[in-house]
Amino acid sequence: MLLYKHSYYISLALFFCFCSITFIQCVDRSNFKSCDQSSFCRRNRKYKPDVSPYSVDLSSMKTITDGHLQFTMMNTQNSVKFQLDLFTLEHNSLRMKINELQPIKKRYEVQNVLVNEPKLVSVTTSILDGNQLEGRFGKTSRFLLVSNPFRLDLFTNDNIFVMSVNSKQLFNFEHYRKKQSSDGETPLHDEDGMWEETFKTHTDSKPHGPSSIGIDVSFPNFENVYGIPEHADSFVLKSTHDTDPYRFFNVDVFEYDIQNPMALYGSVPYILAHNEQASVGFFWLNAAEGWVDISNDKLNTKNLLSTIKNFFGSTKVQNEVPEITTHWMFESGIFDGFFFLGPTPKDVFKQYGLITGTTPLPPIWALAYHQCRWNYNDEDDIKNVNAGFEHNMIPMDVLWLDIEHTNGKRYFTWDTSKFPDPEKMQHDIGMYGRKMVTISDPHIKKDDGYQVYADAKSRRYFVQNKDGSDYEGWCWPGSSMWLDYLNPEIFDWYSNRYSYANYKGSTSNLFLWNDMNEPSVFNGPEVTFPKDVVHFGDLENRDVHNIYGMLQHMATFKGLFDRSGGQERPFVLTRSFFAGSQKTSAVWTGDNAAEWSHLKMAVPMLLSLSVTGITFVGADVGGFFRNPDAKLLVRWYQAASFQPFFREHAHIDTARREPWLFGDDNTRLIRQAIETRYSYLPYWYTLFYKQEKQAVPAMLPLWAIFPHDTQTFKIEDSFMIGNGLLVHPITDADVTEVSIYLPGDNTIWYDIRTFVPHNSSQTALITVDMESIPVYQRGGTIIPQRLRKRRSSMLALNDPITLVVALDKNNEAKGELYMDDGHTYDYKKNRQFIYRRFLFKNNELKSRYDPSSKFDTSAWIERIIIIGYPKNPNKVSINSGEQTAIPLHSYHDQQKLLIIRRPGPSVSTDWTLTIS
Ligand code: NBV
Repeated sequence: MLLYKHSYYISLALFFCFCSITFIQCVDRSNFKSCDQSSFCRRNRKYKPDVSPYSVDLSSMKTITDGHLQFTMMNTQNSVKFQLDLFTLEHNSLRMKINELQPIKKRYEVQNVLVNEPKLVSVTTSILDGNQLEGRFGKTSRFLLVSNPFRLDLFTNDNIFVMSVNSKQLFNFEHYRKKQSSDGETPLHDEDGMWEETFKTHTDSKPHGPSSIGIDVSFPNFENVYGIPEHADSFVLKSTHDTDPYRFFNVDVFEYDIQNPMALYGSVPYILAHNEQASVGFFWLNAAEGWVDISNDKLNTKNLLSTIKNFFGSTKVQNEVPEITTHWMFESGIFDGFFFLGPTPKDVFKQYGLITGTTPLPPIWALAYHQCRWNYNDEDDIKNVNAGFEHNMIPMDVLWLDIEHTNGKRYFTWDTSKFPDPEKMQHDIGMYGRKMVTISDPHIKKDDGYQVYADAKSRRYFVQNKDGSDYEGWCWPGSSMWLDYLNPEIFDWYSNRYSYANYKGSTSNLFLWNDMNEPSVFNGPEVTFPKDVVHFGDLENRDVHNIYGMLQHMATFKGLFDRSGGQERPFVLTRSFFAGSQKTSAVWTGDNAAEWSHLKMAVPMLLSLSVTGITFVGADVGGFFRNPDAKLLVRWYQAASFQPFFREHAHIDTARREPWLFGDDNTRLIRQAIETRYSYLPYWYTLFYKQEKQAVPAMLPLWAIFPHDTQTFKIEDSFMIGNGLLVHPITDADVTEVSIYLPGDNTIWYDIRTFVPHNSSQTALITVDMESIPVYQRGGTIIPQRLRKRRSSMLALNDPITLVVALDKNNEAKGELYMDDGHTYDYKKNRQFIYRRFLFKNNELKSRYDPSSKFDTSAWIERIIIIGYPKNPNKVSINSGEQTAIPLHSYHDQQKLLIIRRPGPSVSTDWTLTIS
């Protein structure tokens, strides 16, 4: 056995080595199941009854409370009964749960995801023709529950038909059953992998037999659906007619391929659909392995029930409308679906955010630039890299340490020969206003001399085999075990490892990174846990697989929160994630490669994460595997400087790639990109504050801001940061021109560097050089910036602000600025923040704020740039309370640019600037 494990480990290591030495694309697809190799996927894909055998007994309806209706449902083929619960929720949302009425084993219902029990709103029901129950709730939401065959139709915004469940009759609920037939003697033959399944050398014992659920959810009159991360694929989801379905199964895919529906590190089983009339979403809360087929269909409206025929909003009633059908299959659990009825993109973001939570405002430095590599070797290395940033005058906020900083991959320890004084190191870096991050993986080295292991072992805290012994697998430290975070006691114990007393050498300047938490198990099936390992509560990994990584980063977050007595905002980065991970962690897209195609792919991947609530996201700058050339690296910095999480990172076998190693010219370009990021930090911070409150992601697809502009629906090479900036990163080598679609009706877009205006509703051909990061500020917005150069964000907190006012066609604009101390919870506890609203109208720019917030800052307004101002004014005056000042101004005719220098008011006061 030992020999086997060793040889597996060696061959894996050789595989890794071979790939990195030969620099070839090395994903070994055969390590991961195709749908055909996953028996429940195969069974559900094959399931196509003539008529769905499921029927709902409408006469069984019970009103549990107003807003909660309960029904019995039956599979008429085998008489198995189910309970169907409908919950009408606040903000145009509906939840439907379906579970076995009397399962022989309790089916798992996912915990740790929902923020609160969702709030119910009252529902009015009526039976329409004996076979249909109509429910009306909220202002404009409606559902129709059809009894036989079971079907649920959903309508939004004055009866626009938007979603339909089981209209393709693919609902298939495999009830738990005994392995023996009813006579107790003849074992049932193993129908298509129901009781055992083998993949490569691994056998999944399936002691509880088949338990999958399949369901179809259609989106009538929609042509584009988005979401269901994590896949390295396009933002608009593709038809899976000729491919495997998109898969949810958190795994560590070595050198992942792009443009395919294979599973990656995290899963959010949430899809959104958008058209001119509505944005809607469907979220299935399920943590098991899952697959989603997507097909672009046509819906023949003639065949529709008369009750829904006329509900396609403003579209003429045609015989045929487009339709997207999604077919969802999960291996176990229950059906627990949330339907978000929008109707605007912002409504959908909010509806999903109310259920799964939003990203809490990160410390401001986490939104700045991070420098990482596998590995910074020792304290001197860290010192030198820090000095490199100083010497080259490049701002940087965080230095990272990967696995080699530990004593033999024993997390919470240090390799003391390389890091003899980690506290001093963190303190020294802190002197520059900078932070540090260390990695902490979930595998615990099997070593009795390692206290974390010995303690956990004696407490029986590890995930177990089905025979009750501890599960053991291979990872970086060799033989390892994995903590069972599902047990609340273990969760707390683990989070306590991050206390200063337990994590020796850590200081308040140190934050955390959880990697390999799918979890990655080198010798496990599909490089992860076997499905039949057992967790707390007699749950199989089969039921909970996709939340394992999330539980680790939640516990890490709690550890950091607790160590500061709840004063400081934690920062945690995770590779594995699930729906709701946003509440405690930033996410990065894992091991990408130094390829132009990977740089390009970052945008759709980050957008898919953003729209499904995981909003603090980024991709490794430069590409993790292999070496980027200077051009690729510069372009990557430029792109990432406008993406939420901004970190350079590289594989241990790559050449060093700190920003100053590619010649002066490239150093200058990288510096410029990073400085640009820092200049926009007040804007990023404001967006993240609003995101926490309203759930609108900072990085957005164009259609989220221009929902009626059909040309935006498939765009994935440009994106918005807030509603003010449109970014089109350059993701091809040697380009001198790029085509950029500028959306909107009568909108003006100003180049942020040249201030040149462009009209909307056109594809502009833009000439670019290596300096260019095509970014446009939308006319009608006011964006706060900090233009003074600083080494780190925390040192710039009180620096003066520049307001960039970009006028629209009516010479108006508005914007906001949020500010606080940058790192504590005082903004929540004591309203220690400033939230300013700026409005430019009728030649006046006003700054107003919410008087109940209070935060003292010495920051002041040092410059106001008004872009698109029609003429040189005679006079500019600014009034703040009793004082009126006449600041200097200059006007640049050609660019129509009015610059007001040192207008002077404090950021915390109300003021009015008048131009005459
Ligand atoms: O800890 C080493 C790496 C890390 O640098 C990377 O960011 C992770 O995604 N880790 C994966 C394990 C090794 C990958 C080959």
